[in-house]
Amino acid sequence: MDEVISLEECLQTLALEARELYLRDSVPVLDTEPSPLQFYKDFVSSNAPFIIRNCVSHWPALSKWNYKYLKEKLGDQSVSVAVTPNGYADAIHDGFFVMPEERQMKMGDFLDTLSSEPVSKAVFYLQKQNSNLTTELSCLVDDVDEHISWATEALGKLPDAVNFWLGDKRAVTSMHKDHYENLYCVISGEKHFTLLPPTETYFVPYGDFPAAVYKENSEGDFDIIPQPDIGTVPWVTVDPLSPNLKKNPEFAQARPIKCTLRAGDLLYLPSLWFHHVHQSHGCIAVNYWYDMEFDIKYNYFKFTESIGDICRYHHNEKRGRKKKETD
Ligand SMILES: O=C(O)CCC(=O)C(=O)O
Repeated sequence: MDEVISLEECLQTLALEARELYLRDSVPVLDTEPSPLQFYKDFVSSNAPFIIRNCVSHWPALSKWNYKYLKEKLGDQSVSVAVTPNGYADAIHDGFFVMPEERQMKMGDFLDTLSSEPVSKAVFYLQKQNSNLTTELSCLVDDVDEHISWATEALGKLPDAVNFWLGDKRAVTSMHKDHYENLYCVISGEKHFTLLPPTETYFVPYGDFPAAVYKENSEGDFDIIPQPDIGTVPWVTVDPLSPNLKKNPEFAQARPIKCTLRAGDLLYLPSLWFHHVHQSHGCIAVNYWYDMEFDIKYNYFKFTESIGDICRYHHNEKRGRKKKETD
C-alpha cells in the first residue's frame, strides 16, 4: 500500500509543479495574435491555453449570422442535430454512456425550434463534429476564415475539421478531452468553459460504461437504447460544476480554470485538456481542430494516465474491503 501512496504523491506533485511552473489560475489574455513561432514555442509546446478578445470580430459572420440570414441561406438544407432529454449529448446516464439521437432536420425547422417556446422535453444542439461547417453548411464558409493562419503555419498542417455549434442554453458538453489543438471562436452569445490541464488527470474520475443512444418515443419521452456493438466507452464521471466529492474524493484536489468567451473571442484549448462547456441560448461558435502531434507529450500523458489507473484500482479495492468489513 505504501508504494501506492507514494505513486499518488507523485501525481499530486506533477499537478502542483505544473501550476507553479507554467500554469495560471485564469486563462491569460493576449493583446494580439501570436506569431506562428510564439504560438508554437510559448503555448503549443508548453500545452498552455490563451484567449484573444475580439480576435475574429472582423469576420463577416459576426454581422451576418442571425436566424433570418441562416434561414435564407440554408432553410431547406438537411442538418444533423443532436437531440436529448436533458441537454447532455455524450454523457453518463443510468449506468450507460448515452449518445444523442441524431436527427436529420431542415435547418429552417431547427431554427424555428430554437426560437420558439419548447413544446417537448427535447433539447436540440447542432454540434456534429465531422467538419459540418465545410460539409452540411458549406455555403457559410466564406463568412469565416478557412483556417487560423498562424496556427496552420505553426503546426504545419490544415485543420482536420471545422465545426459549427448552435444550440439551446440547456445543451451541455460534459467533461472530456480531445487529441486536437483546438482554436475555438465565438460568433454570437457566450460560451462558458471549465478547463483542467492533463497534469491533473489523476483527479478526474473515469469509468467504463456500456454505450447507448437516446430515442424519443411517441409520448415525447426518451428511451435509452443499448448499443452492444459499440461495447463500453471510458468517460469522465464527474460534473465539474457540482462534483460529488463523496463519490470522487480525488476531484477535491483539482483546480478547474473557468473562462467565458463572447462574440469575436478566440480560445486556444490545447490538446488533452479536459473541458466542460455550456452556453447562452442560441450561441453560435466555430472551431478548428488540428490533430495533435503524437509525440513525447502524448507518451508521457498516457504513462501518467496508467499510473493514475493503478492508484484508483488500489483505492477502489481498499474502499471495497472497508465496506465489506462494515457491512
Ligand atoms: O461547444 C461545445 O459545446 C463543446 C466544444 C468542444 O467540446 C470542443 O470543441 O472540443
